[in-house]
Amino acid sequence: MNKVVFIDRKKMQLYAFLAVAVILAGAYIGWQQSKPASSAPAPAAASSEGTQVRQLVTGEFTTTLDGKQLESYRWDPGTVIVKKGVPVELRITGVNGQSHPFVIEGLDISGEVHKGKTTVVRFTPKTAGTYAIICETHNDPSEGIPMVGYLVVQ
Ligand SMILES: [Cu+2]
Repeated sequence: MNKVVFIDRKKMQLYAFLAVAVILAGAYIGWQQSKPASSAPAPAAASSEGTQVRQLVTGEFTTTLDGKQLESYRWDPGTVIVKKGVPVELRITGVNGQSHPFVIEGLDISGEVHKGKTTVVRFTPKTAGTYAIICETHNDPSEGIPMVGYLVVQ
């Protein structure tokens, strides 16, 4: 004897709708996952006409220790890596601190970063090495923690 299960028309429609919804959701998720992880290059590594563009900001760490204020200005990211022989464009935006006059030791580069403005420095490094980006205002160890970053040329 066959078992007969009666399903009314409204329930059939509901099941059909749910089945379609599940299939569409699955197809959408599959499509999302099949997309490349990064369709556009990350801004920090963007290059225009072969130029190595690197974005930095000036930041600040502050804390208190035993009632004393500790603070340190920073270049962020603290280390920037570029290839030698390829033009470099550093775009340094001032966020914390009014002004940061700086030098890049060993590369004969200097400039100044002002709060709310972006300073652009262009050069082509010829020699591999690690070069210190030093803020001349926040550089005295007796007054605080030196504001230094590193440009690594490979
Ligand atoms: Cu500074």
